[in-house]
Amino acid sequence: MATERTFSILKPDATRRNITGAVNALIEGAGLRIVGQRRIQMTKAQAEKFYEVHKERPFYGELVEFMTSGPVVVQVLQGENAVAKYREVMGATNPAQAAEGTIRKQFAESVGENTVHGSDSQENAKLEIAQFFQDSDLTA
Ligand code: DAT
Ligand code: MG
Repeated sequence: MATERTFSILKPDATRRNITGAVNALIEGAGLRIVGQRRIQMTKAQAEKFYEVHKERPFYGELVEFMTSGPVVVQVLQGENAVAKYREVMGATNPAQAAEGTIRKQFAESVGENTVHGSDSQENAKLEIAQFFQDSDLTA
C-alpha cells in the first residue's frame, strides 16, 4: 500500500449544522491526515464543473443548487490507500444504506444532502485536488 491523497468536501449540510469538527474527528480517527483545508463558497460555475460527470443525471440541477447553497470545506486527505479508505469512512451515497460508524450513517440527511464528497479513483483525486489547491498549499 502506498501513501496517497484524496479530495474531500464537507458539504453545505455539514457547515449549516456546524458539524465540520465532528466529521473531521471521524476522518482523523480513521488515520487520514488533513494536509490541506479551506472553507469556501462554491460558485455555480465551480459546482457545475466539479460535477460535470453527472450533468445528464436527473438530479444534476438540484446537486449544483445544493452545493452552492452555503459554504463548503474543501480538503485534501493523505494516508495509506486514502482514496479507498475515505470511501469506506464516508459510507454509501444513500445514508439509508450506509454502514454503522460511517460519516453518512451518522450525519447524512438524505441521498442528496449527504454531508461529504470523496474522490472515487486516484486519477479523479488528482484532477479534483488540482481544481481547488496548488501543490504549495499542501503540507503533511
Ligand atoms: P458519491 O458522492 O457517493 O460518489 P455519486 O458520485 O454517485 O455519489 O453522486 C454524486 C452526488 O450526487 C451524491 O453525493 C449526491 C448526489 N446524488 C447521487 N445520486 C442521487 C440521487 N439519486 N438523488 C439525488 N441526489 C443524488
Ligand atoms: Mg462520486
